[in-house]
Amino acid sequence: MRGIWLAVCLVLAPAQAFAGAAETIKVQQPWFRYLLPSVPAGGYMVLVNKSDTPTALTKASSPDCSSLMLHKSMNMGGTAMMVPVDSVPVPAHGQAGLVEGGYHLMCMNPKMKLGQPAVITLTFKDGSSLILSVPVYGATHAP
Ligand SMILES: [Cu+2]
Repeated sequence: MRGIWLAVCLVLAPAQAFAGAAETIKVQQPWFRYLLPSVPAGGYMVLVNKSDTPTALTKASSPDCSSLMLHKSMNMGGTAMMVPVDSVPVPAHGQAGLVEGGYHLMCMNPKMKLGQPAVITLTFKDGSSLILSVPVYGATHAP
């Protein structure tokens, strides 16, 4: 039995050994605000880059969303708007806040449930990725 597990680990090792940005990014306080299946759910967190290398969040995905987009809220002549962005920069020894009113994740057609964490994958500029479990809050609760 032990021999079999060793073989499995060796097969999996190359994929898991790919470190890159995902290894030096710490995610603080991730959460989703979920309202209804028909309303996109906003995803929020702080990405802290502990390394000397600037990076960027370039993609997000989740089995709980038809798509998980990178968005930025902006004020255009007094009107609040959201635009899709290609990436969210995370400076070296700095951080990027995904917050209400700024960069955020937008989960289209959310299939989440209150109190049940959603699983998301964040991919960075170097192709490394991070899988996270994200708590789901409703209209009136936030972490
Ligand atoms: Cu949005």
